[in-house]
Amino acid sequence: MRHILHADFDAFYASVEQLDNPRLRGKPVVVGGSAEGRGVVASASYEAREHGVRSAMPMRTAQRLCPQAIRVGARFDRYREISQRVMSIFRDLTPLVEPLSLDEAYLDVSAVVDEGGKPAEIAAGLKRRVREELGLVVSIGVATSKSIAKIASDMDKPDGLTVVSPGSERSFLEPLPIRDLWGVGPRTAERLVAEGIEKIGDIARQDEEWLRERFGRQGVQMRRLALGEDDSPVVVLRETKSVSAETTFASDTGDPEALQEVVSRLSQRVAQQLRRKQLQGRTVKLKLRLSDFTTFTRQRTLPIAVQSADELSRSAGELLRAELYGRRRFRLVGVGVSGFEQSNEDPEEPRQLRFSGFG
Ligand code: TTP
Ligand code: MG
Ligand code: MG
Repeated sequence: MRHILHADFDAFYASVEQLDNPRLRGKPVVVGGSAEGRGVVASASYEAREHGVRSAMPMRTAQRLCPQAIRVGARFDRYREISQRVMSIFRDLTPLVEPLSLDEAYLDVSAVVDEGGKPAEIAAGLKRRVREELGLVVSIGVATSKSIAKIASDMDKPDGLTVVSPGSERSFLEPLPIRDLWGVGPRTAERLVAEGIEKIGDIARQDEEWLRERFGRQGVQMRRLALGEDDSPVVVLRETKSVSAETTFASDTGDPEALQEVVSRLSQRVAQQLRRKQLQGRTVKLKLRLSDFTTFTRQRTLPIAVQSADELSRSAGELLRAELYGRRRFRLVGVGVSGFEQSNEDPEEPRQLRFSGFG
């Protein structure tokens, strides 16, 4: 049997703002764009929610419902930083962590339970650690599957801890509104209600064929979930080990300028990917294939990680020039980077030499 946690920060953006600015604590806070600029509420503190303020609501409406609410603009870099820290706290417990967004993740803690841990205690310990180390509160749902853990984490917010013990999945789901079920959006919900189906338990009781006729495969899937059957795994995204790009020529070439030109172009593509993934690497690799299909790579590790296309192109170009001798002609050229360090969030910020995270 599996033991899955779903952890989600309470009022994430708003709580971070209250953490960083003590004057906002205990007050209704909304994070988002201004009412004048037709902004919407990204996150509302629980104090603001008492007045009916919700995420995705126009800021204008929020101000009408709660005129004393304090509006703050979003600071994504800060939220991302907190997110990285909470994920690393999760990974101290288990490597099986699947982030869903900045503020939430699934954790498969089955192995921790096998070693004698109790799911509820594991979750309580995690909440404590997050509170002590980050000063923020996560709500956690504990269940034998992802879909139920996710519903459970939302049950008792803020500061929630809801355990759905093994065997009680179906009775837990039974009274909940269909909208709580995974994959039931507003349109499906409307159609279900038209058929007199309002509770998850109503779906569980339906005949499979009846659901298939009306909702196709989605109907069958809904019924399985409503019965508490969900074996979808916690998926750990593989860490990027290297980023590269290569190209094969229409006709082989030995022309140094043409080759350098291609190396520059490939470097730009790689640099773009590095930026997107917020990576910078210290090992630059050049891949070459000769007309006779002999393929080899040359690489060098630099004292400082590269990220820009220029730096990359220069290093790869040096590797290339060392290979341009005799009458060699090339079919393929590739440029790659590995040996990553975490890059600065802000590409405009001047980079500093980092002494941590080598290798
Ligand atoms: P949520 O976890 O959905 O919301 P929350 O953390 O603010 O509140 P709670 O979990 O206690 O109900 O989303 C996490 C963050 O994502 C949220 O703080 C801001 C952002 N977000 C938006 O920008 N727009 C939205 O419509 C939603 C729902 C969230
Ligand atoms: Mg949240
Ligand atoms: Mg969330």
